[in-house]
Amino acid sequence: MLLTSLFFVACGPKKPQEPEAPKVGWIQEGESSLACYYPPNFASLDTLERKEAQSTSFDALIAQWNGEKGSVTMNSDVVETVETIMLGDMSKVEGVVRDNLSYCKQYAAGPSAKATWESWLSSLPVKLTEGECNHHYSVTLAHYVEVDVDWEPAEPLRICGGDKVRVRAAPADRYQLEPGGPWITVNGNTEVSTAGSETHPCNTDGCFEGQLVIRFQSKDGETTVIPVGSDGTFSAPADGVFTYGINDISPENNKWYNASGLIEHADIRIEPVQ
Ligand SMILES: [Ca+2]
Repeated sequence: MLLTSLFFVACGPKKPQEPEAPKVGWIQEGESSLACYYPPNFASLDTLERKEAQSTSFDALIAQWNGEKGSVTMNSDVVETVETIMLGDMSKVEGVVRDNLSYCKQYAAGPSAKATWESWLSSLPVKLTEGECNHHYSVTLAHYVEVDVDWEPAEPLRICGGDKVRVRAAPADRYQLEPGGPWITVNGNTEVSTAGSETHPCNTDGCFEGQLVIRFQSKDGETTVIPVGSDGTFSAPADGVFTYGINDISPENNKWYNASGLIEHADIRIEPVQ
């Protein structure tokens, strides 16, 4: 029988080679009961079509991993994590859906490939977010300003490039930068600019002696000091950390105003701005 078929094929009329139409959508491979999702060639689509195709592919992936397309069900925690990451940047769907197709086809050819497919999926959260900042500034910090220490908090606050924070501090509480000096507030001594100073931490326009300032340190080691006073905003130019402090070269001799035992002490709030 086999020989006959071969003979027949060998002697059959030669068909011209037609290019096969590209496979797109849910396709069942061979005798497998499992359908695999074939994405379109994303690069050939215009912007709008491409976005739609990403969205359709995304739905297909989630449906398959959640067991809605036959025999496969993936770990729901992993699926949820990957889902969230892709929703944050839908262009990531393109690579995921292509790789998923190859694992799906391997599985369709032999169910023993399930473990490989699963382990690929589990590896995605790390792979898909590699090099990205995942420590956005998201909490509101409420504290007191300490005027006699260098930078606070001791454990610097983490922030991602592009994150914006608003810093507000009580404007009326008074302190001195040295014994006998003038009583000033978090707005600093507005009569003494420190723009261009080589000793003060804050030395750009808008910096005043004794003012409340933010110190930002990028992950590449660049330090920037930004004047904030009683109300200011700060946008992180890169991923990094920040602290706050007083624009003074000698914090150790600074002192809050003591009104008959009642010590003034400014509170500070640092909150994310959407
Ligand atoms: Ca001082």
